[in-house]
Amino acid sequence: MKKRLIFATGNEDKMKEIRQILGDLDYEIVSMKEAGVDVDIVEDGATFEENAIIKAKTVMKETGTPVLADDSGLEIDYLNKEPGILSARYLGEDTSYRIKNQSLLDRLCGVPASSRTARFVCAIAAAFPDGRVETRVGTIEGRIAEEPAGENGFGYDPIFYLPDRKKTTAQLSEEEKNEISHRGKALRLIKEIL
Ligand code: ITT
Repeated sequence: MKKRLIFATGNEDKMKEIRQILGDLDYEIVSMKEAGVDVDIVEDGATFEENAIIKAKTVMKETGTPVLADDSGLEIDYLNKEPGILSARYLGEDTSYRIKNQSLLDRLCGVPASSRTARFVCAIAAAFPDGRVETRVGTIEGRIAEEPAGENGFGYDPIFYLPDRKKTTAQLSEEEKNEISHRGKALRLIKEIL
């Protein structure tokens, strides 16, 4: 029987990508919901890595099984790396991404392409019952588009433009995004220690 590993996220879109990328692991990957875990996680770290560790450790302590967690977000250089670790909370958790994305586009109105640099960052933490904690980080560099494009992905994908591919990450297939994304990179690195 496969060993069980809980992925400490409540974000279904992340979970879909995670299942694809970790599908070939020797573990059964279950979401918090599937594991019946309902804990309050206070994300008060100062960095993506700290927040990923907080999520993974909280759920590991609750369940006693190995846990992975993802903390990720969008850093826009022109906005001093906003929304950064507050990406999910930008303009409020319940605000639609159509509105969040338009707000960021408005704040970059008139800013030339060369100054619209941005990156997605993903920190993955692994917490084990013996107390061991590991983190790995992946990034993908791009630019903030002039207008939203694409229907795939989630969150800020419609405004994250990859000049090499002339597409936003919302215009990539799931497979293409996972091959090059911050999350794909970080998860493939953490796979090496599992
Ligand atoms: P969990 O904490 O339960 O995992 P969350 O959505 O609150 O879910 P984060 O605190 O890590 O997760 O916030 C990450 C936010 O960054 C996410 O909600 C998106 O808005 C954005 N983000 C992260 N990865 C992204 C991606 O691949 N494409 C688009 N937006 C992304």
